[in-house]
Parts: sequence; structure tokens; C-alpha cells
Amino acid sequence: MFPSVSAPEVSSESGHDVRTGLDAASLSQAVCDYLYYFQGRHPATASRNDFYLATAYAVRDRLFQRGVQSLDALLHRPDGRTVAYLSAEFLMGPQLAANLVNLGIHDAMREALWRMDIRLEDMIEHEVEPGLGNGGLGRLAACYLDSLATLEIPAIGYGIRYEFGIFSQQIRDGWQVELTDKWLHLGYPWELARPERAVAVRFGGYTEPYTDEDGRYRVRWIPGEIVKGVPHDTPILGYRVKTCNLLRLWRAEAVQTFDFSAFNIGDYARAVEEQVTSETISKVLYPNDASPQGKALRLKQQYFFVACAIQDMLRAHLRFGGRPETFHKRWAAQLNDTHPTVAVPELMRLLLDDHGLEWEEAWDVTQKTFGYTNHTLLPEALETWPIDLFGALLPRHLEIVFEINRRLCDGIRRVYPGDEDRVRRMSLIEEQGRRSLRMANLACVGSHAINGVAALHTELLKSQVLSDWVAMFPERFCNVTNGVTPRRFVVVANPGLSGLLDRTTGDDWPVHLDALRRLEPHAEDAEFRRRWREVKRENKRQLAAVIRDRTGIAVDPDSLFDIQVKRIHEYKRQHLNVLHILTLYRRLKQNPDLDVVPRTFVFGGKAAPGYHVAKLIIKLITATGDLVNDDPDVRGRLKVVFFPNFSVKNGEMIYPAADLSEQISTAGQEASGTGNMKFSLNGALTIGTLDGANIEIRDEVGADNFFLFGLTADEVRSAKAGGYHPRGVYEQNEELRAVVDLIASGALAGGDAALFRSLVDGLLWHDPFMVLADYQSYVDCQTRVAALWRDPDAWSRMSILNVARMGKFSSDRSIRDYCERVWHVGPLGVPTEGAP
Ligand code: NBG
Repeated sequence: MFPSVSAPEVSSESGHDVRTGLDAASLSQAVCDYLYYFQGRHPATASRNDFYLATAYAVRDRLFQRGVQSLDALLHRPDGRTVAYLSAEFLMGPQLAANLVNLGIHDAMREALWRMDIRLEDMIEHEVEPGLGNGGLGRLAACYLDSLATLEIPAIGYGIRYEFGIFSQQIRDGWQVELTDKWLHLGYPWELARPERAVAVRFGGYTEPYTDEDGRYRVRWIPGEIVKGVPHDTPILGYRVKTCNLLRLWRAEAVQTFDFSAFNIGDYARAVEEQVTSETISKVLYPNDASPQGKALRLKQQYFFVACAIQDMLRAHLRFGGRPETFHKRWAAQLNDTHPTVAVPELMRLLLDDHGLEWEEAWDVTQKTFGYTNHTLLPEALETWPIDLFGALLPRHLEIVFEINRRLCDGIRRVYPGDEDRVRRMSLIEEQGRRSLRMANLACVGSHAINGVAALHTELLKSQVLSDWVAMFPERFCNVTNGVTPRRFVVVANPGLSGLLDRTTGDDWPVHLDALRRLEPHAEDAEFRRRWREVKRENKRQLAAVIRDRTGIAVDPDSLFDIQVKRIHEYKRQHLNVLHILTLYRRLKQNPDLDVVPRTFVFGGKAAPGYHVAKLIIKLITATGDLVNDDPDVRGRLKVVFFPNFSVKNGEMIYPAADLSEQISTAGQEASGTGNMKFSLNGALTIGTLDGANIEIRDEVGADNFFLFGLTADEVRSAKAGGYHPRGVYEQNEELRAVVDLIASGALAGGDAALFRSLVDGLLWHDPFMVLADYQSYVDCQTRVAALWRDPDAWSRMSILNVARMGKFSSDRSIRDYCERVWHVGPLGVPTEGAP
């Protein structure tokens, strides 16, 4: 049955290197070996999952080989700095295709599997992704790991190995239904558990002072609970380089799996109780995007992975001859939002209590170690922890936080004598209501660098949320605009476009994205534009087939694919998009012969399970689809699709098929956005507001090549300050009124006028995200979109120019910015100017 595959037992004579060889023969032998010896399967009876696992193991060998070599290279540069990216979320996406591309063995593996009658595409399709993140923040962390490795910067991502990642989303009767994620249920072949590297993490208990043998006052922490953190390592190989870094995720386990004293007296349930409670820590990802949940378990998760990470870093530092007081010379640690901020008092605690450093010295090391990235201005997203909860879980850390705060407040009073209001604002402790610890303030005081994720976002951070901090520590602030990896989001996701880019501009663009500028002259070449459209058309055909398969809705690949995929949130304004769809629908109902551009509206994204308005917006979208899709007057010219379970994997199918990218958040709300970059890089034109990175995208691609609408952030502010009356906007705009009334009438809800009442009332009486204020500008802009669509050559020209000018938004550029502005580290960890 597999004539060209030699049986594993002869592999030693075949001359192929099954562990490291990159040719098809070696690869197929390696896959075969794994099936036999590791999985105990014969190829003839192996399942698809068996083959998938064997393929993944064969690839993983080649990754770890490079990982070991990278570590070895690092050990020979003992003065280098390694980046530790601390993040509660890593949304890695599927690994197989990306690793094959980075190794440069995509074709060889296809051939290797073909010899066994297996299609590589089936293996890639079979893969389940680890959804260990909510959205942009977690996916950004994953893009950064890809770029760090590609730029050969030694780095390690530290996070939590959640047993259950983000829920999987089903749509039933038009509503979101959440199902538990089972990314581990068939085995996850990309990671290696390292039980021998486990560390202990302490919680609770109390502290007590003592005097050490030198007569110094010291504090010790007597914990109430100890949990084991077991690292699980996933290798992160760069694109066509030898550097292979690590993602190290921690799983919580009981220190002793069984409490034998309880077991011996027959209380089995109590004996396993400790195991159950310990393992709860890494059980599940909190499914909230950009808004924290003040739950004790969440704080436990945060401290758990941070304590594991810092111990791991310190252990490595000391093992390779470092001293505690030079920790920052070896490590640059980035706080990805405030979730890992407890790292600041944790490092202080280790340096003070375990290594006996004086406060000033420990503080100097700590500040030089950490940088803090803020990812949102949403007020509800600013994390705080009630002091009593924090103190009960981390009594020693609370003491340290109080001492940091005492010194901080003294410092403020020295610079601003008598300004007690400022002291209150900057204090680490919120004294109003339930006393709580402000994590953003702790991150600011404990870091040498603070950044926002797009130019506007950083400006707003500086002028609003963190203005007091800017006044006191201006040198700490900088901007690093987000980026995305062109390897995953173009090379892997869009092979048609990649091939065309390779043939047109040369094949260095995946690592020098600015090289896409070479496309510009081709925008004027009619034959090239035709080929450009052919690529897009094929991607749309493929997406249409998947849409049909998953939703039963037939869509026309020749229609304009108008797509909005991202978390569902009021500030992202999926409902504004719906208002436009219903506007077109009403126009068609009034005049079925109206000449409208056929459009397929695709939505995708998850709503936080407890966020009722967001879930209602999903229902509004699906109800709009039910109304529009089969209406005979529409004649198939408008189709509305809710693509279920948006994920990295689904995104890789969706971005390449988009004509129009919807980036329509209220100005001043979206810190950056990264989907905007993925769409544009795949040739979609953007309709968007002056928000987040949209502004910079428009600057790069040119105002003529971007569909701009809506109020600016300043206009939003002054409109609100001047007393915004959405009801007035509604009353004065006939078309808007008709559309809002249509939703309120119950026509989208089988006559149930109550269903969308709260949504409609929210818009009419409050409209905090200025949906009604931006409605007319949005609809007018969509009219310009439609007009351009009728001129395919003009559309293609703009699409080509968009791709050509996206160089800035490679995550490689972002990582270079971090290296230069924040981490002061170069390839192989060599310190750069400004290094501590
Ligand atoms: C998100 C922002 C996005 C941004 C990503 C990555 C959080 C807290 N923030 O606009 O909403 O692109 O972070 O920076 O998830």
C-alpha cells in the first residue's frame, strides 16, 4: 500500500536522517517512524489524527534541533540580553503550515506525505488551534514571537497553559452559544512538558519579621498554599533562520498529587481535593476581551504564571554565573498590558527577601528590567484589585506594594509640594470605595519604559489616562505601533497572492516588507491587475464554499465581499454596519429595480459570554441575514453571513478573500487594531474612522486609497462635552429613522418588538459610541465604495497600492522599535545603545 516507504526497521540503512533531514525522503521516513515507534500504528491502519500527530512530531524534531542550537549560541554570549514577553494570552493559531513555511519545507513535506497517500492540506485542515487568547492582545503576542525569532533576538514567551482556551462559538437560532474548547483532546504535538523544570508557587498565609545573622531586619513569608508550575515548551522558529525561541506556558499542579494521610484514613475525596483546587488555576481562560473580571482566581492566574516566569529567569541567570544585582543585564521583561504587573513586587520580593539586596538596589534592577505596554483606553479595562483580596492571596507583595507607594508618594510631594490631589491620582491605592490596587499605576512606577500601541493611542494615553505620569516621568514614554507577521498572514494564508508577489517583486518581501513598494509601478499594468483580480477571485471562491458549508448560505464570489471580523463590542460598532445593510435593504424594497452593487456582508467574532448587548448584536446580524438573504425583492444582491467561531485559523481563510475591510470603531476607542493590517496586506480596501492604527495605515497608503468617514477623536470629545442628543440625529434623518424604526418594529424578530428594544433605546437615548452621529457619513462613504467597485481597474489599482505600501505594519518593524526604544537589545541578545 505504501510502496515507496521503506519500513522503519531499515531506516538506518536508508541513509536518510529521520531526525533532521529536510528532503522528502527523510521526512516521510520520519513520519513513518513516529507512527510505528511512538504511536504504535501501522500506516495502513493509522487514522488521520495519527498521521497528523506523526507529521507534527517530525516537524517538531527539526524545530527543537534548532532550539537547542540557539540556546547553545546564547550560552556563548554571556553578556547578552534575552527578552521575556510576559503575557496572560498567546493566540498562536495552527502550527503545522507556519512551521513548514518557516523551515522552508512545505513542498518537501507535501511530497513526503504524498508518498504515503496523504494530502498535506488534509493535515493542515485537521489541526486544532490552541485558543489561548481572546483577540488582538493575544494574537499580537504571537506575531511578536514570530518576529523575535525571525530577527534572531533571543526571547521567551511566558504565559499560562490553559486547559480550556477561548470557548468555541456556535450559532443556534441566531444566538451565540458557547461550547467548551477542547484543544487538548486529541493531543497537542507541538509542546514538550518539562516536569523536571517545575517550580513552586506560594499563595496566602502570613509574613513575619526576623533578624538575620548579620543583625539585619528581614521578612519571611509563610505561605498557606503551595502549587507546582510545570512548564510546557513550544518551539518558535523564525522564518528561514536558525534561531528557534521558546514559548513556555505553565500548568498548575498539586505539589503532592495525593495527600496520603487523608487517603490512608479512607477519605479519598479529600485526598484529591488539593489536586483539584491547584489545577483549577490553569483550567480556563477568562473570555473577556479588554475588560477584566475582578475574580480571585484571575489574580491567582496572574501571580501564578508571573511567579513561575521570574523564578525561571532568575534560576537561569544565576546558573550561568549572574548575580542577583545584574539580573536586568540578562533579561528585558515586557508586561503585555497590566495582567503580569504583579511581576514588579515579585521581583522585588525575590531580590530583597531571598537574595538580601537593599531596597534601592533591588528597585533599580526591577525598573531596568520591566517595560509596560498599555493596550486600551477603555476605562472599564483598567485593572484594580481589592486590597483585602490582594493581601489575603499575596501578603508579602502587599507590604512591598505599600513601601513602593510610600516612596512614590514622597517623590510626588517633593516635585509637587502641596498637590495632594495629584498624589491621590497617582497613588497605587485607590482609596475611594473599596480600597484597591491600581495595576496600571504599579506598572508605570515599576517600568523604565511605557508605550501605547499606535500613535493616536499613545497621544491619548499621554494627554488623558497617564498625563500625571508623563508630567513626572516624560522620558519613560514612547509609541510602538503594532504590526502583524506577513509570514502567517500572507505566505501561509494567501499562497496565491504570495506567488504573485514573489514573481513580481522578488521573494524577500516576507522579511523586508518594504520591498512591496516594488509593486507600485505594476498598479498601472492592466495585465497585472487582471492577475491580481484572479487571485482575489479564487480566494473568494474558496471562502464562498466554506460559508456554504458552515452556514448553508450561498454567496456569489463576484459580489463585493464586505467583511468585519473581530470581537463583538459596542465600540467596534458592528451595529453601525447593520444600519448600512438595512439602509440598502430598504432602498431595494422601495425600488426593487434599483441598481445596487451586489455585496456579501460577512461578520465574525465572539462576544464575551456575560456581555448581553454584544450577544444581542450577534442576534441582530443573524436576524438581518434572515430578513435580507431570501427576500425576492433583493434578488440575491445582498447577502448577510455570520461566520461562526472566528479564530486565527478561520481568519487565515477570511482575510485573503476580503474586498472591503470594516474598521469602523468610534474614534479614540480602538487602541490600534491589527485586523485592519491583515486585511490591507491581503489587498482589501479599508473603510474606517480616524482611530488607532487606521490613521497610520491611511498615512502610508495615501488618503486617496482609503475610505475615510466619521468624527475624529477630538470631535467625539467635544460633541459629548457639548451634550450629544442622538434622538435629535434620529429625528432629523429620515432614512436613519426608517431603519431604526424597522429594527424597533419587530420585523427582524418575527414580530417581537421587545427583542431589540434595549439596543434601540440605548442608541436613541445614550449612544455612547456615537453610532447615530456617524451614520450619515458612513452611508455616504459606502456609496463612494460602491461607485469605485463599478470600476474594477480603479479598484484593483487601489488594492495593489494598499499592499505595496503596507511595509510599516510588519511586526518585524514593531519588534525593531521595541529593541531600540525599550529593550536595548540586538540579534543574539547583544546589548545596543542605551542598554542598562
Ligand atoms: C487590544 C486593543 C486593540 C489592539 C490590541 C493589541 C486589549 C486589552 N487591547 O486595539 O483593543 O490592537 O490590544 O495591541 O485586548
